Formats: sequence, structure tokens, C-alpha cells
Amino acid sequence: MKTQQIAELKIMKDEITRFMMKYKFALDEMETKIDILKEEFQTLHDYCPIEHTKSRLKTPESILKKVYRKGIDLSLESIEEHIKDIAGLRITCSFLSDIYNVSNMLQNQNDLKVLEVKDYVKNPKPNGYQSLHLILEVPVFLSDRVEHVCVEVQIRTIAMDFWASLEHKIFYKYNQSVPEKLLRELKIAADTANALDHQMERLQREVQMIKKSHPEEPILDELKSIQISNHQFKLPSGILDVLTKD
Ligand code: 0O2
Repeated sequence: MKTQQIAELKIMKDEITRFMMKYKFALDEMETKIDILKEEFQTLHDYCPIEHTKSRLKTPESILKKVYRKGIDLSLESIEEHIKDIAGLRITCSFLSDIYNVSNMLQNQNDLKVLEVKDYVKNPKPNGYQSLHLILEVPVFLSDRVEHVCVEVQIRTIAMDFWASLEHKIFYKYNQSVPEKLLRELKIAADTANALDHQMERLQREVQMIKKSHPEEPILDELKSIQISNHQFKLPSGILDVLTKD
């Protein structure tokens, strides 16, 4: 290989690295946002709407496949403009209502710009796929500039996630031409998952109502200190005296 070709290859590699890195940083920021929400909920509300999260960067190979499938230009500018799920974050919730709670919390963060919302929960795909998709633009602060980077956030329940991961595996196993019988069974499974989600939502509401009508008495000792992550802080007795004075 000629020296000039090697130099050009190196420039190209650096450009692609820089391109992919900004998506990785955008995902890091989103993950921090989710960690903060999780910790806040766990600490203050004794309940967390987020079960778990998984993030992934699309591989260059998979980006290339999408470029050909969509028939777009093979340039970084065109890829950035047309492929919005290079950075993907999947948030799994326990209950249907949590999907919208989490979505609202993210949409209300004013450093995030909502570019698109696709609600496959209210309008499932014909195969039964359900999920709430948000395309968000995240500011990434680099050493010499701010990049506004797209992240696709998929929010779904555990049941929806279970279904989607199995369907995804089947789709790939059959190289995208799944037998009719399996497709029908998958649709039935999606309906069953949906019925389970609604039943769990009803049960959760009942439990909440019971909790509200019979609130737990706090243990006095627990009120004398605060716990934030691994840090425990004792409240000064002076504060407690003032607060408990009637
Ligand atoms: P992967 O491997 O998860 O990344 P797009 O092709 O994204 O420009 P589209 O189809 O309008 O356009 O996007 P949509 O509907 O928002 O879907 C994007 C992603 O949602 C997919 O990414 C999947 O992750 C998920 N998804 C959508 N439909 C289905 C489905 O029927 N079954 C399953 N299991 N997942 C689905 P990728 O790039 O296809 O795949």
C-alpha cells in the first residue's frame, strides 16, 4: 500500500472514530440522566419506575446495511441526517403508566430536544410490536465545540421487552422470512403480553390505593439520619428538636 493511501486511510479512520465517539458520549449522558432518576426515585419514593436500561451503539456494519436499505448517500453527513438510531437506549419499566411517566420526565428536561415520538404502545405495529420511541437530541460538550447528537430511546414494559427480544431472534433465525404459523403465534403472544400489562397495571393501582389508605408509620430512628447512596448523614439533634417541637 502506498504511503499516501495509508495516510488517507488514517484520516478516514479518525473521522469515523470522532463520528462514533459523539454518539457514545450522548449515550453516556443519557445513562447518567437515567441513573439520577433511578436514584432519586429509590431514595425518596421507595419505588422506581425504571427496571433496567440497556444501551448500544450501532456497529459500522449495521449502519452500512441501513445506508443501503434506505438508499441514502454513503457520507457521514448523510448518515447523521438519516439514521437516527446510531445511539440507542432501551428503558424497561414494570408498568404501562411508567412508560409515559418516564417519557414525560425526559421530555421535560430542557437540555434535551424532542425530535420525534412514535407511540407503538397506543398504536402497536401489525405484528404486535409495542414500545414508545423517542428521538432526542442531546448536547455533547467537547473540548472545542458542542455537538447536538441524536439518541433513540425505546421505552417499554418487561412483557413488551420479552416479546420484542424473542421476535427479533426469530426474525434473524429465519432470515426475515418467518413462517406464517409462527407469525400468528407471535401475534397471539403479543396480545397475551398486552393483557398481562393491563392486569398488572390494575393490580398496581389497587396496591397504591391500599398503601394510601393505610400509610406506614415511619420508624423514629430512621428519621434521625439521611442516606444518599453509600453516604449516611446524621441529622444534628438541634434540627430534630426544632422540627419536632409542636
Ligand atoms: P436494532 O437491531 O434493534 O437496531 P428506521 O428503520 O429506524 O429508520 P423505522 O422502522 O420507522 O425506521 O423505525 P422504528 O419503527 O422506530 O424502529 C426502530 C427500532 O425499533 C428497530 O431498530 C428495533 O429496535 C425496534 N423495532 C421496530 N419494530 C420492531 C419489531 O417489529 N420487532 C422488534 N423486535 N423490534 C422492532 P432496528 O434498526 O430495526 O434494529
